[in-house]
Amino acid sequence: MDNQGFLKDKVGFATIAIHAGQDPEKWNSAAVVPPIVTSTTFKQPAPAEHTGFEYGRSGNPSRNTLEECLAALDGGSHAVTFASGLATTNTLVALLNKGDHVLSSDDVYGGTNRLFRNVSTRQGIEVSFTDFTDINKVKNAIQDNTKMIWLETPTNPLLKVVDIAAVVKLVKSIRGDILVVVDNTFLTCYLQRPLEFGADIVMYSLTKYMNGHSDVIMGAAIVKDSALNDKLRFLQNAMGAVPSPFDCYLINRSLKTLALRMERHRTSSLAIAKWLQKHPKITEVMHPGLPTHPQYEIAKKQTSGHSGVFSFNHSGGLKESRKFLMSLKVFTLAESLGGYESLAELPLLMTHASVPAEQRAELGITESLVRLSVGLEDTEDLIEDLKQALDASF
Ligand code: P1T
Repeated sequence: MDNQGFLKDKVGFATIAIHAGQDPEKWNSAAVVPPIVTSTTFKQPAPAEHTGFEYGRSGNPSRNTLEECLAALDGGSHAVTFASGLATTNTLVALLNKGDHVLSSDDVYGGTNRLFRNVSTRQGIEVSFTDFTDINKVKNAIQDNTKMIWLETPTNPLLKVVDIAAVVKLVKSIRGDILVVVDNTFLTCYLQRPLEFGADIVMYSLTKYMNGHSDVIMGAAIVKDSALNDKLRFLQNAMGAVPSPFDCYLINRSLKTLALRMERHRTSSLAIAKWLQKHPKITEVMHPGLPTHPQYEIAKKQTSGHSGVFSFNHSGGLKESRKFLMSLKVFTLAESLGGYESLAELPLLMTHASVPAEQRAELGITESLVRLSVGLEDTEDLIEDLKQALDASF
């Protein structure tokens, strides 16, 4: 498919999603669909000798199946899964020592901001935030004790796009031991593969598009480096924030339709963003698939297009935002994103309520900023819903 200047879709992606790690021969039953193994412990032929699995926290066949598939999809060699996106972030921060510094992009999921500021700092980790769309700001914010760069691209909820290759080049020219982590939740490996641009770790809230059905909370970290994988495996077991085998089964199943779902999210959200841009009450649409997006050229260079999540500003205030969100009939007023169902929310009072008020004001997370997650319903029905809710609000 011609992706209109964006990267071409990765050839073979859907085949990897359906077959990587799914080999029926690895199960005694030769089951084509990988079974859910619920056993928390595994028989040992002799003390401290095992046949691949010993205890469910350190390894589980259903979890391994999912992790193998995740690693292949991102072009990594290992994937390590956790009980949520935030459990993943917390475990990644545990790679660091007291006194180390994390430099994070200023616009990140509210829960990530809260974890860094209110939990990691209490454990002796220094954290600061800067605007990663300005590479000079990143350069000036790197300290002697910086050990981890944390970035979202596109960012939540303002959809700022960060040049991954430029950040990696800068960081590695300063010190090779600084880990670059990219939270790839908004795009998935179907639309963006940060390891190909030199990132050390790709991180996901699998809760979102990777699962796509809004019925599992889970996270993952994907790496290329075996030594880094060993450290993460140790922490996965030692800290213990592991996912359940049943949830691993569900995400593994959801990956089989990831390519199809992301193609639909991509076309539908772009059509809706274009429609909103023309609406007289909409003052700004933040969607990296639009040529008006300030980092459109960077988005074209590192992604195969954009997913279903984007934000807009309208000309009203809190009253109009509330009326609009409560008038929607097809979109549901709820937090989260990436499911088959369309969602809408007000970051100021919902997903980003835990971000300090000054930081929100500085970023532009205001009373008129609405975030949408365009699902898989008919595009025409979604546009009609937005139209009637806007008509009812102004
Ligand atoms: O919810 P959890 O699986 O723990 O993932 C946290 C997380 C991490 N990174 C990004 C970019 C995210 O968007 C999230 C969760 N976000 C929402 C719940 C939300 O509505 O934005």
